[in-house]
Amino acid sequence: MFQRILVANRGEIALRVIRACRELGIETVAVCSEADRGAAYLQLADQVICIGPPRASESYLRIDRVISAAEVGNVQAIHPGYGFLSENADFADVCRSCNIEFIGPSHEAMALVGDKNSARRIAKQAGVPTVPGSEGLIESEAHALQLAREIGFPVLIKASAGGGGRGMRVAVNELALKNGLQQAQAEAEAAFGCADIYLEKYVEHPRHVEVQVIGDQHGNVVHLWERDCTMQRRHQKLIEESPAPTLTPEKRAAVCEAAVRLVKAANYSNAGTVEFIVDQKGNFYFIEVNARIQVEHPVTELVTGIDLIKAQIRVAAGEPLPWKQEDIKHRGVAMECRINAEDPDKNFRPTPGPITGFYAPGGFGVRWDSHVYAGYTVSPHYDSMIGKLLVHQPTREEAIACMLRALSELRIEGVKSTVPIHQKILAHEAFRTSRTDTTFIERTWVS
Ligand code: MV4
Repeated sequence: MFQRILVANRGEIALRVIRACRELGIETVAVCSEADRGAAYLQLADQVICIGPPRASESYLRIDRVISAAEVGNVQAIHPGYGFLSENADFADVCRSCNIEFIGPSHEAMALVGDKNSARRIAKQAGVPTVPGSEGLIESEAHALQLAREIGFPVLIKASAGGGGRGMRVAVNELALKNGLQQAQAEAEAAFGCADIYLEKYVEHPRHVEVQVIGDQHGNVVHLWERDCTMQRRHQKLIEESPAPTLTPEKRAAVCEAAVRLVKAANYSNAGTVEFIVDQKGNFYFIEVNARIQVEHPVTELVTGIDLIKAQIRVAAGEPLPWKQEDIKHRGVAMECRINAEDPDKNFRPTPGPITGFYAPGGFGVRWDSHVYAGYTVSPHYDSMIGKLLVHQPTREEAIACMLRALSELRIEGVKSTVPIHQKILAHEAFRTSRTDTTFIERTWVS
């Protein structure tokens, strides 16, 4: 097992990893930018190394500086958290060349699934349902028009290097497709340095279901059931829950098994998430793989009782998975509300600044994962998420009641937060009956 790990991230996920390491008896080296220097969670690390100015591009995203910190800190492994360098295959490769274990998939597996067109090809080979669309990349306008006529409009143009909703464009007819192709290619080239695009039928009013998987370095892979992340706004998730409330037991088993087949086919190890969209009839289609631990991983931890960060560290150290698939039980209902320093009344504008007053909820079935406290200043340089409020209860109805109770206890003074929008969503009939889709927020609250 590792003696020392570098935590190449900040905020709540850095704290989450430091906590897991402490329980495993592993020392931690935290990195921070100049903006994060005073943050209290850094005191829980054994060593702190400042790696640059506030801007992420000059600190948390700098491979050279993170690797230097790892060398200075004399660590055997790096946990990348989510965002920043977590899905950067080059970084994973540099770690390997430096003899530092990257706690995540191999750079080869990461590159395979990180390219959406290649992930789609692997899914098809593994017998995982994909959305009807192009076999591979779009070669020409004529090729795209031909395909669109076959599958029918509307179609979605997707960038192979995109993901998380970036580089997508809907085309409702041939004219829109002709124009969209050029624009999508130019945008993909500018954003990702890769103009590759592919085509899918546009699935309207879908729900978003994702399957948590973990693999070891000996070829074993298990799923840890699914999460429903339909409640999003502009590709930012607001609420996640497990189990997915609209899946039949048959579909649920099928989607989880499909996810395992896919990651096995990609020779993927460590934690990952396989994303699907589910149409109004309950058909599911693979869309992409997230090759990292995700923000919402604690939802799965609550329903399975498995510490995913510890599991990630253990498999990265070469240990075999300690479970067979049938050992992974799912109990009750878990739900997470992401609490952001944003003003829901002002188009979710970020509200950085000092938190002047703070009170965290607690009690039966409540988990609060956060690095903030009274006196903490929310930096304008990073993501506006300040904490994750989770509940675990026997039923969905009880989970909603518990979440509303916990939200009413949560006090954040000095900055506006997304607490009020969560209260509105949880009280909404459509959410309570799970009759929502990924467009619910935008349709229901024009902001
Ligand atoms: C789609 C889709 C409809 N049809 N693909 C958005 C994020 C990226 N992971 C893929 N996304 C979508 N792909 C087809 N063929 C609709 C979305 C989508 C979406 C998916 C999941 C959760 C929220 C979403 C919000 C808007 C669009």
